[in-house]
Amino acid sequence: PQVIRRQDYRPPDWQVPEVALDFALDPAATRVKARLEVVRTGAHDRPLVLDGDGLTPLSVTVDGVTINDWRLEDGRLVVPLPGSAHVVETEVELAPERNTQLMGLYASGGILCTQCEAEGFRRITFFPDRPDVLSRYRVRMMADKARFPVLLANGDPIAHGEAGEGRHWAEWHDPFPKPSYLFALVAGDLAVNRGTFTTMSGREVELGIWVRARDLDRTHHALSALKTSMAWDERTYGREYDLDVFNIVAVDDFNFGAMENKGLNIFNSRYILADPDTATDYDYDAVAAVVAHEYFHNWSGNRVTCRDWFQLSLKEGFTVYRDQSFSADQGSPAVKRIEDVRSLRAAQFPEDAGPLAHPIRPDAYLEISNFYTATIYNKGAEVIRMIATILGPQAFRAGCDLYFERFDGTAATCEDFVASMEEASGKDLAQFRRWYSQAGTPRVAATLTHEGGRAELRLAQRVPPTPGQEHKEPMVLPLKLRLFGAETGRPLGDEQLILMTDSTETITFEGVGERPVLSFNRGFSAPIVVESDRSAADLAFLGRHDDDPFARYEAMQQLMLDALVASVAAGNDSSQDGGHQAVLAAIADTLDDPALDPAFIAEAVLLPSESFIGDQMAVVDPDAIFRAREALRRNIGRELEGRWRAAYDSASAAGPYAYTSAAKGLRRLRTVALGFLMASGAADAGALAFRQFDDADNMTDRQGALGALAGSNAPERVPALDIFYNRYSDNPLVLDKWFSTQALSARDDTLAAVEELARHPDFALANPNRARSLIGAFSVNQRAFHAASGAGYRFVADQLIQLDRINPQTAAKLLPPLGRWRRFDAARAARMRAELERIVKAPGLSRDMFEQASKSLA
Ligand code: HT7
Ligand code: ZN
Repeated sequence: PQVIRRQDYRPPDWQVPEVALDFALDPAATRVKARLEVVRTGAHDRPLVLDGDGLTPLSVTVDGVTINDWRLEDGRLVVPLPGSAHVVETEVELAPERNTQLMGLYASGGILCTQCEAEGFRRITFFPDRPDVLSRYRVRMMADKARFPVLLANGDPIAHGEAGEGRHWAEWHDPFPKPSYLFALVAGDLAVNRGTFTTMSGREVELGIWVRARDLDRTHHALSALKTSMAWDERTYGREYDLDVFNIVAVDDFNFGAMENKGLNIFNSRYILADPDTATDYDYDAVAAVVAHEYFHNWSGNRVTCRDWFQLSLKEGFTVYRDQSFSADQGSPAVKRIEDVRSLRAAQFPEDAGPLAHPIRPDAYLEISNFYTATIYNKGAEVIRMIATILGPQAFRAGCDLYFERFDGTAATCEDFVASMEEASGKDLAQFRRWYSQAGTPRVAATLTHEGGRAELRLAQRVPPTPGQEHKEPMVLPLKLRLFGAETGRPLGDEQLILMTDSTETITFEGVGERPVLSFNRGFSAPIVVESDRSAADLAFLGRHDDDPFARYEAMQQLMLDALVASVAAGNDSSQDGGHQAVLAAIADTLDDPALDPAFIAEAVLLPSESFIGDQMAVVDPDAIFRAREALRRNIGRELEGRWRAAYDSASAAGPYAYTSAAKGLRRLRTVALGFLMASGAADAGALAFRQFDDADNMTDRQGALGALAGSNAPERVPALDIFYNRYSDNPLVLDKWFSTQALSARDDTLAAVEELARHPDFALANPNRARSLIGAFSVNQRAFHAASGAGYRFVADQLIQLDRINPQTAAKLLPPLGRWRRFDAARAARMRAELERIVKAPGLSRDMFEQASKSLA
């Protein structure tokens, strides 16, 4: 396969200012006529080259005359054109019902829909399918009226009518020039939840959330999140919606979370449908965050789009930063930050330390779909956050205004964004640009010394080598820090923001009368790994006294991590371990602190995940980590049993379900407490969990209890799983939870159970949510996936080879856990490599899988 390189970018030879598409829709055979007004750009004599993937032209005309001198080259349609402006028309036929890749035009549960980002439009019609070709679209759809009563496309509806033989048609027009990846249409039997939003300039926008009729009651949260997002973007960024309608459609088969098509967002139903009985608090928050994310793209992505796919983080990193800020404003900013950092560490840090590491602006790819990564999205958001921190809120907003105004209606680059920030703030971001070009998570060693009223903080940064980048230059690190007095517990001076730019730096603090304790990288101001020699006592102190909630959480996490890593190293899983005592005391203090928000407590007392513990070790030992973590969990459960019961009881007294921050916090703490009670081995713990499961008036409590039971040997486990299955067997999103809960189980027989589940009649590889709920969940279950026999690797490889034939994109995204073989002992590494080699040799392997697997082997 051909490597695409950022350096090879050339502006398009032809622009296509106007496009008219005519669809005769049918699941088995859809006809697509395209009329392109093409204009030669600059002085050249190159032909018009239109991307195509799996298309055969039924006809090609130029200025109304059929031509025969076109040719197909690697799927592309090459059309020689004499002049500088022509009208080129093509016709093709598609079979949406046979499109299992879910890219282009496909069928999901009887609904016809599209997914074009990144390169799906070329599966619909011949077109220069690149984001720097911006066109105005007019779309006509015709379909059987009974099967497809609703016909939607981008922009505004302009006409509709009857077409005879039970068919009807509709025409839509999008006045905003857009790249082909933002094209969308939907045809189906859909019901709508309508709303309106009056923009800041007084325009009325009609909102619609379109779903199957039976799902209509579960769309209220999404609609309200949409209105909140629209108001937030006006208030926070001064950005107003620009069309008269904004539609969202939910479908069950979707490769990703959602898609920001202009005026017609298409969503994975998982991020739209929510009611208390079927969606957890986590799901509710995710619905609001994804609705906001896609809406925010209207400016950061649609009005200003990307020049080429190497600039993907320009829209994705910025939009994630925007949706994170939005969510923080809706509830607890501290808890949101903790959640975001936890997912960065779970998904992005391992990526940045592994064979698939890449900068947020990559230099080369084989398949762009593989670059919709945690690095582009989440590290990208951290980079924007650092710019905001360095500039301060006013200058950051001025930079955003400048960027939006200057690049409105164009396809821009990351460089354009950074230059706007520099121009608006007067700050030099030359060195900061390394965040765009260097991969790898910087590691910062911080050592604090104190002598005679003066404290010295010595910092040393190092960016580890990553594939293709052996040597790294120092990064700009905005580091928030503060000192606290070890005796008084009081802050010694204000919080400081320092900009570390060199490999080593020393910061001096004068007038420090008592021994200082360092609170460092507060708020996770830079996405780095901190290596500090703070003692357990100092971490416990910060866990009690730090005024920055993130730093307080972080101190607790570090305290637990240090204890766990020491237990693993000592092969010690006994409850007599000294490290346990410091952790127990810190958790007790946290539970006893009446000033703390229950949602924060629930985060602060959670043990680090098995994989995060593994990330701290030179060679990951999954079994030893599991044993050490279980021993600590059991010990925390037993020693603090009274406190867990008290926390459980007070959280249980919250009354009937309400979706409020306070109620969410109590539910979270309740299930965390239940988990520790289960771990304690208390005789009544299984019954307690079953009661929570059975009495629940919401999915958060029910799934929380099911998760606790699913990982246990309690007699209530099987009945609970059966009841859950029977109650929700007609709800695919809840069945996904049934699969993933079992795949994440800590039981010894999880691998066998997962193999069995893969044969369950409700398991379907063709549905990405279902595939992810089993294979994706299982491969992050560290101990089960890394079973020494290699059976976990074999299972995942078998599934991925099958899935690749159906849906390469989804398969390729599930491969990375197999690629982390360098982190494990020689025997496991050999088994992982053997599976990767088997995948690479699989007949007919996709480009997507080839790229992921071959890079993982290199
Ligand atoms: N911009 C969207 C990306 C996306 C996507 C990418 C590859 C394959 C399928 C896809 N569906 C959506 C989603 C977003 O970031 O908002
Ligand atoms: Zn996005």
